[in-house]
Amino acid sequence: MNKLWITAALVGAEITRAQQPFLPLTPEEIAEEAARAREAGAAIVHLHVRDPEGNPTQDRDTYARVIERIRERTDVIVQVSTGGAIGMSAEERAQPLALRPEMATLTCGSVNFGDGVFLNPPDLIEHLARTMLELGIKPEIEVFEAGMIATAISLVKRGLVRPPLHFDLVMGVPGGIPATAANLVHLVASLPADSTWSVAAVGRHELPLGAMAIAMGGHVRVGFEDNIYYRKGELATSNAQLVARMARIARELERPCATPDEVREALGIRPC
Ligand code: KMH
Ligand code: ZN
Repeated sequence: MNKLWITAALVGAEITRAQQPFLPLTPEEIAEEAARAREAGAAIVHLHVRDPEGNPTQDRDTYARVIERIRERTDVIVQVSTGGAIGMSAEERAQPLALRPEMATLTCGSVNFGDGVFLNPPDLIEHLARTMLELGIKPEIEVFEAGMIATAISLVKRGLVRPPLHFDLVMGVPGGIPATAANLVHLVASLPADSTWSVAAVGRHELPLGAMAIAMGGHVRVGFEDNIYYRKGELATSNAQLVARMARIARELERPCATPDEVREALGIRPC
C-alpha cells in the first residue's frame, strides 16, 4: 500500500498575524503547531522561521532554536526552507543548511511571485544543491513551473543531486503554473519515473488538488504557508485542522498516513 506523506507548511514567509490570527511565530508556538500537525497525520514539516518582530528570517540560530523545540516535542521530519522570503540574499537563504537538517527545499528556477520575483539563478541552485549533497541533506525539489523539472534532471546528470528525486509541485502562485487538474497531470507525467512527489496548491486550490494527488498516488502539502482558510470565508484554526482533513480524505481512499520513520526510510534520509 502506498501510504500518504503529508507535509505541513506551518509558517511561510508571507502570511501575517493580521491575516491569520493562529499563525505560529515564536519557537514555542511553531513547535506546538508541529506536534499538533504530527498528531493529525503529518510526517514532515516545511519550516520557515520569524524574528521577534514576526518578520521572516533565515537566521541560523533562530532555526536552531525552533528545531530544538520541535525535537523536544515530536519525531516529525524537519525540512528547512532555502527559499526564505523574496529579496533575501543567497548567503542569507543558505544559513539553515549549516544545521544539517534532514531535508531542505531546492527551487530549480526563478519565477514571478505575486508582485515580486523569486530569484533562483543557476549558480545559486548549484551552490545549494552541492551544499546539501556534501552535508547529506535530502533535497525536496520545488517546482513552480514545468521547466524546473528539466533543470532538476540536469542536476542529476551533473552529479549534484542523487536520484530518486522527491518533488513538491507548487501550483497556483501568481506568476507560476496555474493550479488546474490538467497542469497537475502534465507535471506528474514530466517527472523521472522513479520520483516521488507532493502537490502544494495555493489558496482555494489546496483542497481539490490535494484530493486529486491522493487519488493519483502522490503526496500532499497543506498549511498556512499555502492556504489560511478552511473553506471560503472561514479561516482555519490551526495547521493541524488542514492536515486532519487531508488525512480523513486519504483514509477513505485507502491511503493511510505514513509515519515520519516510514518516510525517512522511503527517502533514504539519514537518521538525525
Ligand atoms: N517564500 C517563497 C518566496 C521555499 O520555502 O523553499 C519561497 C518559498 C520556497 O517559500
Ligand atoms: Zn516555503
